[in-house]
Order: sequence, then structure tokens, then C-alpha cells
Amino acid sequence: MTTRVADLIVRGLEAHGVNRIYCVPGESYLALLDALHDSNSVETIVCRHESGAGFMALAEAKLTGQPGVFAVTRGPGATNGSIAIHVAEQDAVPMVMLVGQVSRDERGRGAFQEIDYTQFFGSMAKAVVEVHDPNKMGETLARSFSIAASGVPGPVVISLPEDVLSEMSSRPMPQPYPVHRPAAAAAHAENVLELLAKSERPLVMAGAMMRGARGAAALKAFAERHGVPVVACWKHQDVFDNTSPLYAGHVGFGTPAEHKMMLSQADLIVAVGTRLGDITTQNYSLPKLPEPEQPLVHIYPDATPIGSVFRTDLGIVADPAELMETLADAGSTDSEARRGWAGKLTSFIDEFMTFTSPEPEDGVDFGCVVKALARHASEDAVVITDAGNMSSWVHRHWRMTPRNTMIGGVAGAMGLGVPGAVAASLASPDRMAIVVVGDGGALMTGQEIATAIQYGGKPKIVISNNGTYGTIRTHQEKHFPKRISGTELTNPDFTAWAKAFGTHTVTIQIGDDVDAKVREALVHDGACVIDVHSSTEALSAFTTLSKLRGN
Ligand SMILES: Cc1ncc(C[n+]2csc(CCOP(=O)(O)OP(=O)(O)O)c2C)c(N)n1
Repeated sequence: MTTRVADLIVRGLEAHGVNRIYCVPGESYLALLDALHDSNSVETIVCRHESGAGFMALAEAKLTGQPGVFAVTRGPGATNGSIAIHVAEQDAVPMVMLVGQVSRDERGRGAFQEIDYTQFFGSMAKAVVEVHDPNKMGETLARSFSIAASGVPGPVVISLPEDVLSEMSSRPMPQPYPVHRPAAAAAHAENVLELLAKSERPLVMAGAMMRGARGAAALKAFAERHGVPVVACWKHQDVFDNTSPLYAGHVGFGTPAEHKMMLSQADLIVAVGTRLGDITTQNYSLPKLPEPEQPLVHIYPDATPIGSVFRTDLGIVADPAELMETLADAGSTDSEARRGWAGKLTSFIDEFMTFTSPEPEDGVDFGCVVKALARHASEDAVVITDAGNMSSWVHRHWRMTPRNTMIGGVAGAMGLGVPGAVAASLASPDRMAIVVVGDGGALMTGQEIATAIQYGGKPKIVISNNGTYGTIRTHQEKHFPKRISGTELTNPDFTAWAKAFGTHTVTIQIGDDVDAKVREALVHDGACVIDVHSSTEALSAFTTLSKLRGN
């Protein structure tokens, strides 16, 4: 029996449990669109820009832990969608991108919209494959899903020459390939326990690979068993309960010096499921480059980042969740001294997270809005942050738990926010999906509100409308005070803009009852845009315009 390649792909998506494929159509993959027409289980979600489609696939993957899938047309579709491939690589998110390609006989001639994807995505994707033999389509798809989810998850690009899609394959779709994770050896746990037993002030730094129910449960069990404080790595506040007496805060942009000083007093660092990148490690100062001031244990499912920057006393290539489970079952190494250490960290974090800044006079304090969101959001809300200062209040004031899902661009890509919230509300309709986004980010991909309306999504989109690319203005004021260049924005009326898409709207201006307005927006049963006329003076959760200029 033979099957059209395009139909085989759709059977393959179905076999891998894909519920949605996000796309912008193109003439280069008409046969695939045609095959999707007949699928009962894969819904085709039409987006307005390929970056939006890619970010939606990324958000879905973060919610489900399964590869997110998106389809784009050749050439410009691929370049538009590439932002999500880069983010997925930096944040270890499993994704499969299906991209159109010129037909095989045109390949290599510089044909209309031709790109060599192996070169273009070479440094971003985990794998790039082009299918020239229709009989290899099935195995290529199965392998791609397995590669995307195995080891350290990441994006895989499958290039589909137009003529191949319409040809027949004589080989059926194979069963999904297993996902592979490196197992921990028994000796690994012994080695960690030995170091833990000697430590009075251990600190866990927990990152992306602890995401999901299993990882978070293992981390909690380990931390509680051994009384070890946990700091959440950049944009991964949801891997550990922020209300726990063992929560040692979040490290990322803007982490104050006092917080870093406190954490630096650790006499052992156990880094789990993190690459220990520059943002998490405060530009390689926690731990300290190249020789950390305390023993460093680094547990990651891939050897590449281990010891690549820091001298690492104990590097373990293993599934971090599995090793945490083993360590949680071992005898406790907790001690009186350790409880004192955890207590000091908790007091610091309590004060830091409840801090109230003076009310600005030029607009709404966005910190108050975020505090109100944290108060009124449902306990299992999906919280999406776009790149920029507005996310600093979320990190400072919102106590997340593993019941939440935090979707924030580790790669700092603006524009992830709105599509991320749209996908979250489609993929998990029973959960509240709230995005915090700047006026800059809102207009990068805000048109995806149309996608939410088209498919019945109910995202809550909270815009910090401060008339500036605030983050860059912060840097600018530090380096070139009072010389505003290329960072001011003249915005549309966001409330009218949102109404035009058909969403409910709430506007928050200075003097308004912020709490009541936020509550109104969150109880609304539908998509809602909250246009916050926020202060420029209160530029971020960590500084103000005047302070920057004064410095
Ligand atoms: C795609 C992309 N383009 C540019 C940047 C550089 N950048 C980082 S934050 C930022 C400003 C964000 O402004 P806004 O969305 O208004 O949020 P705010 O910082 O004011 O809260 C810019 C331009 C980026 N990170 N990503």
C-alpha cells in the first residue's frame, strides 16, 4: 500500500499525539494543508505571522512537555519563524518545524525563496533534515520527534521539497520512536551525598530541565529531605514553590547585589537542569568564573555545558529529575546549621518580594498591577512574560508554585508574550493564561489576538503602556543619561486597538482602583486586554529613572 507523503506526515503527527499545528500557509506546502483538512485529531491553527506560529508551538510544548509543531512556508516563512527556533534552543524546548522547500529539481539553483536550511538553522536547531526520498518520510518524522524530546530537548527542522509532499511513499509511518534520557549511575548519588554531608550552606540552582510535574516533585522532595534552599534560574520560577521556607529567590536580570551576596555565601552549589548561562550566573560570578568559591556539582543530561566555563568538582551527565528522586530517597543530611542558613535566606526573600516602592506621579505603578494579578489569578494560572522590564515585577512580586506554568523567553525574544498566551489559552482552556507585555512587545506580535478570537482563546493580555522601549531606555540612561535616542514610542490607543479585535478591554489610569480593575479583567470570561498607563519613572522593579540619572 502506498500513501501520499503529505498524508503520511499527518498520520505521523496523529501518532505522536499532536493536537495542534500552528501555521501561516504558503504555496510551498499546499499538499500538507490539504492532508490536514482530513485530520480529526490535529487542529490547524492559522496565525498571522510565522513568529507568532513558532511562539505558539513553543508555549504549547512548555505546557505539555511534548514537541510543539508549526508549519511555515519556504524562504521568508522560515526566516520569520526562526526566532522561535532560537528561543527553543536556548530554553531547551522540544519543537518540530515543518518548512516548505523548492522542488528537488530546482534545489541549488538559487530558486525563488530557496534557502539552504542546514546552513541557516545550523547553529540554532538540534537537527535539520531535508527529505528527498518519499520512502524516508516516515522514519524522518519519527526520528525528528525523538531527537526533539531526547536528552536536552530542542528544535528540529524538517525541510519538505514541494514535489516530495505530493509523491507516494511505499513505507508506512513507523511507531513513535522512544525518547532517550541518560540514566544516573548509583555512584553519582553517593558522590553528591558525600559533598552534601560536609556542607552547612548548600544551595540548589534549578533550571529548565526541572520543568514539569516529575521534575518539580523530585526537586521538592530532595530540597525538603536535605533542607537545601533552592534558587530558581532565569525565567524558571515555577520549578519550585516560591512560598516554601526553602525558596531562595529567582536569579536573572536585575538581581540586586544584596541577593547575590547572600547566595554567594553558599559553601556548596548543586546546579540541576541548568546550563549555568551568563544571565543565571550573574555574568559568571555565581558561581565565580573560572574557579568557583565553593565546590560545584553540575547535573545535566548533556555533557556540553558541564565544565565548559567553570571548574566543576562533580559533573554528572544524567536526567536531573531521576537523580533528585534517588537523592530524596537517601538518608537526610539536614542539620541545625543548615536550617539557620535557610532561615536567613527566607527572611531576605520575604522582605524583597513584599517590598513596596514609592508611588510614581507620572503613571500607574506597574508593580501594583502585578501584585493585584498575583492576588486574583487562579492558583494554576499560566503566566507568560514578554522580554523587557515589565517582567521584572513578576519575578520580584509573584510567588509562583509548580501548579503555575511560567512561559518566559530565556533568550529574551520580544514578541513571545501575546502568542504564548494565545496558545496557552487554546492548549489549556481550563487554566487562566495571563501575559505581561510591554507596549513594544505588544505591537510586535499583538496581531495574534485575532488568532485567539478566531479559535475561542481567552488570554488576559496586560500591557505596560509606558511610551518607551523601557529596557533599552534603562541601559541608555545608565550609559548616556538624558540622551533619549531611538527608544520613545508614540502608541495607538491600545483600548480601541483591542476592541477592534473584539476583546473585552480594561483601562487602568493613575488614580484608578487597580485591584478592582484587575479583578474585573480576570473574572471576564473571554479574551481581555488590560491597557495600563504605566509610569516611565518607575522603569522597573529594581530602579527608577531618577535613580539612574542620579547615578
Ligand atoms: C526581537 C527583539 N528585538 C529587540 C530586542 C531588544 N529589546 C529588549 S527589551 C526591549 C524593550 C522592550 O520594550 P517594551 O516591550 O515596551 O517593554 P518595557 O521594557 O518598556 O517594559 C528591546 C527593544 C529584543 N530583546 N528582542
